[in-house]
Amino acid sequence: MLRIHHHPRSTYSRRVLIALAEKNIPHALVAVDMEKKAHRAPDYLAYNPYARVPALEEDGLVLYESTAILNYLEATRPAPPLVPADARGRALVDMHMKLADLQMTRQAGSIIFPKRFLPRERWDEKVIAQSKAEIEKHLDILERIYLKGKTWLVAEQFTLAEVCYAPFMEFLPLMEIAPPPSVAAWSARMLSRPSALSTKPDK
Ligand SMILES: N[C@@H](CCC(=O)N[C@@H](CS)C(=O)NCC(=O)O)C(=O)O
Repeated sequence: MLRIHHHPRSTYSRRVLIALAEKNIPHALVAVDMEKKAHRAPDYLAYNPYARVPALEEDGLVLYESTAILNYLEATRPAPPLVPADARGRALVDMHMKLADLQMTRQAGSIIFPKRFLPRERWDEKVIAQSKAEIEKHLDILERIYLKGKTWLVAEQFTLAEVCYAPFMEFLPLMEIAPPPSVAAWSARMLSRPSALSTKPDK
């Protein structure tokens, strides 16, 4: 049985939950009690020595890093597909998955984490402002080059690229980022899918 170690409020875990829902893959969820620092306990470090969720476990295989998990699910359960069939489309999806992490989610973490989990006096306003500016610049590139007049980033198909972005787009209001129009419509489109609605964190 496929087991996913996760936390219900974890954005990176939600990527995996969205893919599981899109593909209707049977699985068992194992909640890691991060409030009690269970992710730093030896039991969990045996799965992921970097002390992060999500982690996947199947028949002796242990995988962490959400994008590696998404690629594994796609390779082992190709239907319905979350990548285009051709090499060019697949390469573009890989590019967008990488850019999501480099240009958006790393920066988003330095805004979302303090705002969700730390008291205001512990927020670093300078880091928050810098991260916000970097995300705005990235969303402007998505707007101008990839999304204007388009439904999805690649091949007019909902792909793993959207799966990587969706949990983070949920927090644009918290980050006080007003996305440009095509990005806003794209974000609303992915967040209204059943896979996003059924995995939405309660806070
Ligand atoms: N690059 C990792 C990031 C995972 C990650 O940062 N997860 C957060 C929760 S959303 C976490 O476990 N943080 C715990 C920590 O860093 O101590 C991935 O894509 O899976």
